[in-house]
Amino acid sequence: MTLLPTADSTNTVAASNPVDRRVVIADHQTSGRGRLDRSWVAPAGSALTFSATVGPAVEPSAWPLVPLAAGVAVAAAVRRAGGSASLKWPNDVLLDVGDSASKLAGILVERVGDPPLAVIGIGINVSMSEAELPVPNATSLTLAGLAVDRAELFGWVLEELDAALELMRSDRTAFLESYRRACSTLGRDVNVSLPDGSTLTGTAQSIDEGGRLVVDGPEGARPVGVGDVVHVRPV
Ligand code: BT5
Repeated sequence: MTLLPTADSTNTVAASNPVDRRVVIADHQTSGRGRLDRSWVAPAGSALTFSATVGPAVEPSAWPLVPLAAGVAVAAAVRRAGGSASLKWPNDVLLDVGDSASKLAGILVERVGDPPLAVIGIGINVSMSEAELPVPNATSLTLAGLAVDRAELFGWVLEELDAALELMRSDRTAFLESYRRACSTLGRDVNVSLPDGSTLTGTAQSIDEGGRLVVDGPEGARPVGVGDVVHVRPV
C-alpha cells in the first residue's frame, strides 16, 4: 500500500507502476479524474480517494463487469456504514437522503499494461460540508448524518471489492443478480447520452450478461455499453 499526503490522481500514480493488489491512497488529489476527461474534486481530508490495481485473472468478456463490481462493493460498504446506497448505471453511487438521491461516490476503472491489469479508482465523499460540495447534486456521508471513520470505511470497501470481484470471476449469474439488486436505474425512465453525441430516451429494462444497460426506446430494446444516464422522474 502506498499512502500519499498529495497526489495528482491516484489512478495516474497507480498506472505509472501497475502491480497486482497494490493500493495507492491519497489524502488529497490535485487533479482527480472522472470519466471522459471530467474532473473529480474533493478538499484535502474530506474524502476517501484511492486506486486498487487488480488482475490479471480477468477473462476478456468480464472486463466491462469490473466497474460494476466496484460499484457493488462501494454500495455494500456504504450500507455497512449505515447508509442506503444505490447504483446509477454503470457505477455512480447514490445515497438516498429523504426522497432524493445524490452522488456520494465515483468510480474510474482503467486498463493498463500487458497482460492488462485493472486500476480501480474510487472516490467517496466522507466529511464534506454543504459548502465544500463541488456540484449541487453531490452529498457526503457526514451530510447524511453518518459519522464514519475513513480508515474503517477503507477496510470495508477493500473487503467488499475482493468479494465482488471474486463473485464476478466465479459465478457471473449470481454477480449480475447482486448488481441488479443494487441498481436503481432499472425500471426508470432514462435519458442516456451516447458517445456519438446522441441521446437515447426510454425505459431502463435490464442489465444484460455483458453488463450493458438495455433501454427500451422508440426503436425497441437497445443495449448500451457506454453512456451517461440521467434518471427522469415520471411526470
Ligand atoms: C466519476 O466520473 O464519477 C469517477 C470519479 C473517480 C474518482 C476517483 S478518486 C480516486 C481515483 N483517482 C482519480 O483521479 N479518479 C479516481 P464521472 O462519472 O465522469 O463523473 C464526474 C462528474 O462528477 C464531474 O463532472 C462532476 O459533475 C461530478 N463530481 C466531481 N467531483 C465530485 C464529488 N466529489 N462528488 C460528487 N460528484 C462529483
